[in-house]
Amino acid sequence: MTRIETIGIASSTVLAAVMLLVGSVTPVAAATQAVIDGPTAAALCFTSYPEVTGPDELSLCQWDMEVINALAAHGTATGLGVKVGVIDGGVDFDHPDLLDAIDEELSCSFIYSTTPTADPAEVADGDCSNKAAVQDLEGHGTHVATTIGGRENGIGIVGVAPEATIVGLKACTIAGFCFADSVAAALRYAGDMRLDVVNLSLFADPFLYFCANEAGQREVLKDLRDAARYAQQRGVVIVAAAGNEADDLGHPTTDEISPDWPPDTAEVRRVRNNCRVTPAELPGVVTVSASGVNTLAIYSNVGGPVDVTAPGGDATQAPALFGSGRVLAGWSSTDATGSWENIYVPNNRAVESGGGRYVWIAGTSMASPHVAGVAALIRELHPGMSQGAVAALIRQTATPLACPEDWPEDEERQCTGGLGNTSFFGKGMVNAEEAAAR
Ligand SMILES: [Ca+2]
Ligand SMILES: [Ca+2]
Repeated sequence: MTRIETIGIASSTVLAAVMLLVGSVTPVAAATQAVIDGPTAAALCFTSYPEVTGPDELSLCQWDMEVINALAAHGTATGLGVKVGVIDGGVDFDHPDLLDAIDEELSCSFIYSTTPTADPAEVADGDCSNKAAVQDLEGHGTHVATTIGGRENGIGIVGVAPEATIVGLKACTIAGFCFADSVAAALRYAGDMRLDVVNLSLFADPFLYFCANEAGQREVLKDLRDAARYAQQRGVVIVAAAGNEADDLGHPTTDEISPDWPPDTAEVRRVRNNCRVTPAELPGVVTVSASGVNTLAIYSNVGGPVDVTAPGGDATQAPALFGSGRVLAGWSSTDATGSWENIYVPNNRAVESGGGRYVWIAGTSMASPHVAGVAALIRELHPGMSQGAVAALIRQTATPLACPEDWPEDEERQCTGGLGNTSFFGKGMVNAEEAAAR
């Protein structure tokens, strides 16, 4: 299930600052119950994130891009000519930061009439000519797409690869479920179309962990693994979120949320290493943990499959700042879930710039597209490079991070490894500038 955000418990532990100095504590005014306009948002961000610069109206809010040195990379690479598939809940074809960014011809919905929780408008049943079905009826997919490829156009934000081509591949329903058959179909299609990169800010439903010792799950796990391998053999770099369960993927213990469909069928079960979160734990997948403004995010999964970390935001690390250290990116103009009106607007997390919607949200879902964007920069500079070599270059050019110095001993997640190779951050913080310098 696509996870927008995990509401973390408050953490009083101040951890070693590894990334960015944030501004002095500046409480945002009490809830306005209104959308925040671009100039107001920029002024609030200037105070909250004083080290952050950039060309577009909301660039001052993009602490995440500062952390990965995205702007510094753009003199060398912008993702021009690179196709990035966003396997998610669709994309907003009308978002001003995605103007001329989306390849409509290649975009496709993999939602079927048999897919539970789908809105009838998203069902395409394998017919890629049904472009209306790809439209984002929520916002998560548009957030991911704009983080990857948001245009440098004066308004809104600037993505990691602001001239990359976005291909919308809908595998998640309006309700946030990304069933395994849809995810596998989208991966195979990405292979058939020889996309350069795909981003999966999701785990495949209905099991968080698919266990190879249980017959039904074993078959689905095999199908997902085969689909990922098929895509990789056709050159697709697969980038995936590590997940928001605060689990150590190297030492899983229990899964309490599966199956998450049908409703009320979840059981608490012990899981061991023959159980896999997909696609995060599939072979060759570039797996991304999430960091806040200071350190690992409170919700982020960790462990051996993690290749690198990237900014996913964490409101517990910067509660007083505008956006609370979450990640600001686009939201869909056709959000039919009410999240815009009922969650983001009343909580000062909704911004409008150039007629487009933007929200502050946090999750490994937000971290992963930063890495997909860096993969796009690499592919532009090295069109013939194999997907495995692109993945290796992402790891090699990451900024090495060490384990946090002051991590709570009673935490389930404990960091292991040395500088540049830890269970929390993998090889370190993804670095667009370094990746574009090779
Ligand atoms: Ca923009
Ligand atoms: Ca991995």
